[in-house]
Amino acid sequence: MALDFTEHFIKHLKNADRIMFFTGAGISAESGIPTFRGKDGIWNKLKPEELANFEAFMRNPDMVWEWYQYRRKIVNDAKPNKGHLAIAEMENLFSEVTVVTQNVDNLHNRAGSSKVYELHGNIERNYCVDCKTFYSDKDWDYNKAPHCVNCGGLIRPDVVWFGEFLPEDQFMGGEKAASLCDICFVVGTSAVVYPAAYIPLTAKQSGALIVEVNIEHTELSRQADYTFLGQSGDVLPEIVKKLKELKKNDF
Ligand code: BV8
Ligand code: ZN
Repeated sequence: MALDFTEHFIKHLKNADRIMFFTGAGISAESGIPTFRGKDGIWNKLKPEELANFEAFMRNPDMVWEWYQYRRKIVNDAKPNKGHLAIAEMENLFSEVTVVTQNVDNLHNRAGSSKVYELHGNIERNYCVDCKTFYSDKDWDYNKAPHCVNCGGLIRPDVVWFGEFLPEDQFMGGEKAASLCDICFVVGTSAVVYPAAYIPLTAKQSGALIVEVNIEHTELSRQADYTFLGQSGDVLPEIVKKLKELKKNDF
C-alpha cells in the first residue's frame, strides 16, 4: 500500500520529538483477536453488560470465567502483527514513544514496546476478589472459576469491567503522555468507551497532531487532523518506511 503523505504531515513527522499511540481492539484484529463492535465483533453475539461486569461475574462466575478462558486461549495463540511491531520499531526513530492501550491482550509488550499503559487491565493476570492476591497461572480448569488458595475467594480476570474505575496509575500515565506528545496516533479504536476515549481529546487540547488509523471513520474522525483509512498492519509500517527515508536524507 503506497500512502501519499502531505508535506504538512511530513513536516510534523520530522519535527516530532515525543509521540504516543492510543490503541484499541482494531490493532489486534490482524492477529486473529476479534474486535468488540465491528461486523464480526464479539459484542454482536454477547451483550457486554451480560459478561464484562462484576455483577454478571458474581451472579454466574463460571460462565464469565469460561468466556475469559476462551478469549485467553485466543490471546495466547495470537502473535503481535506488523502494526504492533511497527510501533515498537518507532522507539528507534523518536526520543519518546508511549503506548496507551485499551486492549487486554498484552501484544504491545510482546511486540517489544517498552512504555505501555494498559487502561483496561491484562487478561493474562487474575486476582482474588476478596484478598486481592494476584495469580497468573495458566493451567486452570477451563470452565470453572477457581478459588483463592489463601482465603477461598473467587478469582477474576484483572480487566476493567463496565462501571469499574480504571487503574489510576495507568490512566494518569496515559493522560500525561497525551498532554506532552507532539503527535497522537489513534489506532484501531471506535473511541466510544470512556473515560479512556478522553485520552486523545487531551492530546488534541494540548496541541498535538491527531492521526487516526482505522479501516473506517469513527467518532474521533472529526477531531483528527489526518485519518488514514486502511489496516493498521499496512499503514503503520508505511509510516516507519517514510520515517527511515526522511532520516536517511537528513544525514
Ligand atoms: C467507568 C473489559 C465508573 C475488558 C471493556 C463517561 C465517563 C466515564 C464512564 C462512562 C462515560 N460514558 C459512559 C460510561 C460508562 C462506560 C462506557 O464508556 N460505556 C460506553 C460503551 C458507552 N465506561 C465504563 O463503564 C468504564 N468505567 O465508567 O467506571 C466511572 C464513572 C465516571 C468516572 C470514572 C469511572 C469502564 C470501561 C471499560 C470497560 N471494559 N472491556 C475486556 O473484557 O476486554 S470495554 C471494551 O471496549 C474493551 O476494553 C475495548 O478495549 C474497549 C474499546 O473498544 P475498542 O478497542 O475501540 O474496540 P471496538 O471493537 O469498539 O473498535 C475496533 C475498531 O477497530 C473499529 O473502529 C474498527 O473499525 C477498527 N478496526 C478493525 N480492524 C482494524 C481496525 N482498524 C485498523 N486496522 C484493522 N485491521
Ligand atoms: Zn483470596
